[in-house]
Amino acid sequence: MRALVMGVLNVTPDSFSDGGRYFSHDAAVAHGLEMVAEGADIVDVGGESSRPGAEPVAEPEELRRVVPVVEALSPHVRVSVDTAKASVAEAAVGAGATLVNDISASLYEVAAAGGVGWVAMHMRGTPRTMQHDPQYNDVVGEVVTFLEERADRAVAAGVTEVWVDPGIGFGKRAEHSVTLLRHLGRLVASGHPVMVGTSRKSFLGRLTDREDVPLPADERLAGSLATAVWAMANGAGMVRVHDVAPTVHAAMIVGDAGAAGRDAA
Ligand code: HH2
Repeated sequence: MRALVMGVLNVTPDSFSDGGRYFSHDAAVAHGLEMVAEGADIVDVGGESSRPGAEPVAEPEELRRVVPVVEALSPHVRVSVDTAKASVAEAAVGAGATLVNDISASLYEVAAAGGVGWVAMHMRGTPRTMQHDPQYNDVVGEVVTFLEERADRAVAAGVTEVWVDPGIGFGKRAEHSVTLLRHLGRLVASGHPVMVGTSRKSFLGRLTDREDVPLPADERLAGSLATAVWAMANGAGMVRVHDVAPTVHAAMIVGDAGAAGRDAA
């Protein structure tokens, strides 16, 4: 069985790699359906950018961006809502979302009340400040401990589908993100299904810079695929990506390779 592929749908003017491209309702729904045709298992609808330095979006505006798109897509595909606001998560669940993708790792009660799944992501600080010199003594240990504690709270509250996500690039320097990927097995060992989002992120641009100029976001496909494959091969059950078609192919290859290995054993 292959890992699940979550396609990113940013209904925002300012997301770091696709801001403004799917800001109108029609463009957003069309892109969501395009990702479904490409094999996305879940479409993740978000109305507030969480890129470093992003300004918060007011609740009425986030609702206006997200809810109609969730409503239009949920008859066609499983939809998650990418939000840190309880009210937006609740409204999206009412409109058909069955997974709350929560970068604040705090909305498990909304998921419990709605009878839907929940993704707890690790972040240090807020998007506005998170890249101001993040420090860890043991980044892997701190992230795993935090996520296990949040997952336990969610299970106790009655959420039956709990994913944990190390939050690549959220209050992390490039070396922190790489260390988390290298030791993903420690998060997988927590027993909760693991989701990973590396797609087009800036650490990929830094690792592949040319003369100290980071590779731009639209040239990070190879890095996105390499890290998605790494994550899946090391036990991630879901990857969150912008480039759905190539990632689905990669997931099929990784899944098949695993199955072939098992058959041969
Ligand atoms: N990354 C982003 C947003 N949401 N959710 C989870 N669970 N994991 C992630 O790694 C993650 C996430 C950032 O990517 P993107 O949505 O493309 O950008 P922006 O926040 O600028 O809209």
